[in-house]
Amino acid sequence: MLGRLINRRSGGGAAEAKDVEALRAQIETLTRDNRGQPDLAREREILRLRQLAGLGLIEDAEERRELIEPDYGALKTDADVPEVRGEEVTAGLIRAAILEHGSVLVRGLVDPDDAERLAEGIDRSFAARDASENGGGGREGYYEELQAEPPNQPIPHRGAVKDGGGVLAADSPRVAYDMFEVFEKANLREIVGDYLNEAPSISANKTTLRKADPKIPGAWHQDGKFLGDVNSVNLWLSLSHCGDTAPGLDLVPRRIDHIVDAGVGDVGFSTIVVPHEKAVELAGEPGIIRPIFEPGDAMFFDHLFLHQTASDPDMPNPRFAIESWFFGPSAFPGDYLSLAV
Ligand SMILES: O=C(O)CCC(=O)C(=O)O
Ligand SMILES: [Fe+2]
Repeated sequence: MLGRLINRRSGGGAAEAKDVEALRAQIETLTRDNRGQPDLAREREILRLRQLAGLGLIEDAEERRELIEPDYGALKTDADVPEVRGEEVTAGLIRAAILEHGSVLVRGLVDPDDAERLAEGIDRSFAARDASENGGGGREGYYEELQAEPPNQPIPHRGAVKDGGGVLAADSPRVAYDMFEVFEKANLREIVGDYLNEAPSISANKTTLRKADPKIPGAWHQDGKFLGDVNSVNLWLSLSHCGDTAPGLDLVPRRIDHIVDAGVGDVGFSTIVVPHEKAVELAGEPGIIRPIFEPGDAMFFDHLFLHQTASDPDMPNPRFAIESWFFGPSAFPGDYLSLAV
């Protein structure tokens, strides 16, 4: 993997030197200024700097890191889906929960007011994308497709993201800014950095603002099927009440340590989707779990976890969430664009 990354990254002639520490200092200064006086041009620039720092992190990465050792002692529950409070979360606990149960549910990781503000931003981003597709002006800064900084390649396949009920966070500089602020408040750079054992980045291709429509059915999958062999942890952050009156997440509450054979088709989406009967079989005794989430509740899981959007056309409301995949730069998905956290 590393050789492939080095080849890919070194060929393009970087536009700017990528001194990660200097870029981070610039990001911090601009972010401090922005807190007092929010400004769209500054938020766009912060996102651009995150992209440069993301490139720098990959360029600087050496051999693949080992993930943190699990802290089984911190896991004081044997529930099928362990639940902890936001203030209890540590990297070792997340690792223990993932190895024992596949995931961990964190109540109140994020302040509900922050979660609800992010949900409003997502609604605006969807409206702005619709407006821009219909030739009208959107709300400025809520939908602007990310410009790739060389040697990054432009992001392909936005159609699939839209069809799946999403907008890429990196295509909304306003919401992306707010999202990174909320991550900072929840201390995620440190927690996820400890988990991955290196400074984390998220992928612009994969981190998605979601507005799930109850009429669009879920599909069982493991994200590793298309991410490959990576060092990952996903933060799935609920931004509205869901699981009963709005689509939540269906979970197979156990550790699966390999990619499950989907057993159907040989091309396209059918190679990714795991049949429902297979998910039921793998869930075993506890069965499939559909938790109820409040705004600010979250799940951590990795690319081997089997899950689907839990939707039912009878649910009256849409659901807002952010799916944010963090990766260790030493084992980053091959052709994805990295944004430093
Ligand atoms: O938000 C959803 O319903 C899907 C989330 C998902 O598949 C993920 O976070 O990997
Ligand atoms: Fe997923």
